[in-house]
Amino acid sequence: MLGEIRDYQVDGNKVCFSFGEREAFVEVLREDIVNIFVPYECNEHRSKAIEVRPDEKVVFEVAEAGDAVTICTEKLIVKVYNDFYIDIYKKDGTLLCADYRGARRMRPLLSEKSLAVLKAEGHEVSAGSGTEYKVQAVKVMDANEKFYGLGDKTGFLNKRDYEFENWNTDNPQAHTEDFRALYKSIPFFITLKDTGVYGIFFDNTYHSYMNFGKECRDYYYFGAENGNLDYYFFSGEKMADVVSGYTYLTGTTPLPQFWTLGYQQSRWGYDSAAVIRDVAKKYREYEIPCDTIHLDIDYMEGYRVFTWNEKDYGKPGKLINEIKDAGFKTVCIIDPGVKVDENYDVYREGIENGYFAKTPEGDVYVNAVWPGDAVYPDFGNPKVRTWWAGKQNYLMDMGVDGVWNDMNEPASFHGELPADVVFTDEDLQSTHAAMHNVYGHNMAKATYEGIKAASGKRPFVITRACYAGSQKYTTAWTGDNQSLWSHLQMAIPQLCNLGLSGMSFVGTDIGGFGADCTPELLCRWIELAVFSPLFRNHSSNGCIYQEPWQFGKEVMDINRKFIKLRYQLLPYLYDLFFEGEKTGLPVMRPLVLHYEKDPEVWNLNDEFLVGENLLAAPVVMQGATRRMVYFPVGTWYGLFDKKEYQGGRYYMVEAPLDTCPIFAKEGTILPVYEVMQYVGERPYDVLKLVVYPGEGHYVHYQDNGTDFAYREGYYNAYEFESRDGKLTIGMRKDAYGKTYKEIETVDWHDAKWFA
Ligand code: MIG
Repeated sequence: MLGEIRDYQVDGNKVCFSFGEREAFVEVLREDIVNIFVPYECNEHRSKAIEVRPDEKVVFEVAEAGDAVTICTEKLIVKVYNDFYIDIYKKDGTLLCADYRGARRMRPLLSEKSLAVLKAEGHEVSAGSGTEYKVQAVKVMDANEKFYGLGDKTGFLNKRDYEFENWNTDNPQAHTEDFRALYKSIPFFITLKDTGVYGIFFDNTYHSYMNFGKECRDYYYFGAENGNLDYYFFSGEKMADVVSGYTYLTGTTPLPQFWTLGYQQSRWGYDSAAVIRDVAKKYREYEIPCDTIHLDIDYMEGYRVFTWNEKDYGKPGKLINEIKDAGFKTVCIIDPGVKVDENYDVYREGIENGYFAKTPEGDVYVNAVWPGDAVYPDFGNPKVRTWWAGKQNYLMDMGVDGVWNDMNEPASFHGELPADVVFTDEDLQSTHAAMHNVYGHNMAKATYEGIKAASGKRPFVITRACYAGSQKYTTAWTGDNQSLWSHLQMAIPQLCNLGLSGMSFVGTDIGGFGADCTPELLCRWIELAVFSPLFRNHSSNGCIYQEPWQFGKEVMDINRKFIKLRYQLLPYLYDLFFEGEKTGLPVMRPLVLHYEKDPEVWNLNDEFLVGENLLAAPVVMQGATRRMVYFPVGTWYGLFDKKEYQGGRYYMVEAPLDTCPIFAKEGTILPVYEVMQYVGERPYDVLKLVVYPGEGHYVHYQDNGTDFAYREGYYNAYEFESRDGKLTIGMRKDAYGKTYKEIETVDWHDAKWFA
């Protein structure tokens, strides 16, 4: 409790409140974004997510009204009361978000008897009744308030009635909806209620907790073990505005290299050059398009990062160049743990320069990962990041095209790193407790900078762990899922929520990582994953092989069919990234993002949108060959069945094993390319446009697909309009230097465009 407001002052965009013992701040960052800040730990934000804090003067008025101080912007009214209670209203007076005034209602304590019974059966329990966090905010929750976002959390789209923790965690069990934490910490959520929509980003890197009504139906809360109470409030007319507001602060997903949108193959346990060659050969032989092969930890010398196992993989660079000739790009895995080995240069350099995390006593902290005893680069130190960035040259010089960062929660085989292990936070000494959740973020950032400097291209980084804002540097996959139908089902809400949390370039391991994939599951997974930006089949050592050809001809044909569809749709996905870098909107979207007024989509977990124009309703139930599909308002057209569907209702749609129900919205102008075995096999000279009925407008981008020239304006922007089946083609921008030889229109009934 901060007590009474003694005084307040306006300083630029900040309103500083004095509560005697302590100061607290409301800062207006934009007319629809405010920051609430109580500096319990330090006076600076020290945000890892927000690197450029907007500082343009925003117009707002401060006044005293009754027992509140009101801050009025063009769009919001923020009322600040004693004890720093805050209520936020829309400009029209509608209450959006109010602090809860009562005490939290903890669960009743467990009786001695219950405790004893539970302990006798081996359960780990304490009498505990919930925790009041050192830093926390409790907000009034409406009866039908829904919650979205929160990064990679398990379960369904709407997070209401569940509780979560933000503490990057590598848990090898099958991920289920009662997990509180996974690999990523993105403490950003969006709440949707009858009166409006808003988002909150709790920018605190310590172990944090969020409870969306599980403790009590009258409020939700977020809290953390330490740090500052530092959160951002985003309002908007629609949910999309909230996502854009969040990415305005934390950054948008940048345009990737074109080939990174192609199909990728990986497996832990491809343990020699011969195996990799064989995989590459089979893709070309079976004419299944594929752009990228991943090398998992097997390629390293004794799991030493930035080394190459010559015995099994031949001379460095040889294999990579060989498969490059066949059009394959190579991505190599890099873990953070550095093997303790006096004869290993990466270890020695790190030790000589003090680049590894230390114990409070000042010794280098040792735990264990794949290479055995290992030490942890202190990525919060800018010097360590520069060093690590330079290390990427080792891979780049060999011809590697992208880097995959794993185990960066950080994972450790000998128990979790103690909270007091000494890490660096930029210019300050810090702790594991504070830096844990940004360890993966900082590692990916260093990797990004290194690849960028070495190649001048848009870096392709894949990470398992990350924090809010990591989208600026890296793509992400959802870690060790399993070949389970429930994990196929979870892929939709999980990827959609990652997208709402700023991470647009994401995907799951197609076919599932752990457990044994089945022929049917692999088919259904590829059908869903066609639209997930990161399009990679990956599996664990020891599990059944799950490359497209492993289950016979039918399964291979279905895989090929959908991988080819992906290659045809590449321009559509690329356009979405081009737009997304400006708007912050993701590629894969839950329907609620665009149809939030429609109650039918609030909990719709088995359909999603790709951009605004395509609706995908994959089959995610074992054995099903038809399914119910809900269509939001408007008229929709089946890509395959060529049927017309009216919005606002459900249809039963046929979906035999080789079909995924996909629909285009009226007015869609869908850009497609011819299928190639890999990006760059031939130039993309012809653009086809599949034109659907209705009035449409579409902007298509074309550029070199590799470097940053587009940021200087070197790209083409074509503008297409369609009306009554007639298409007009314009060019808004013509600066790439090349144009298509041909732009062909295709009637939507025509099956020909689809391979
Ligand atoms: O402890 O590198 O999530 O994708 O194949 C396992 C081996 C370590 C975990 C990753 C997975 C990868 C595996 N890694």
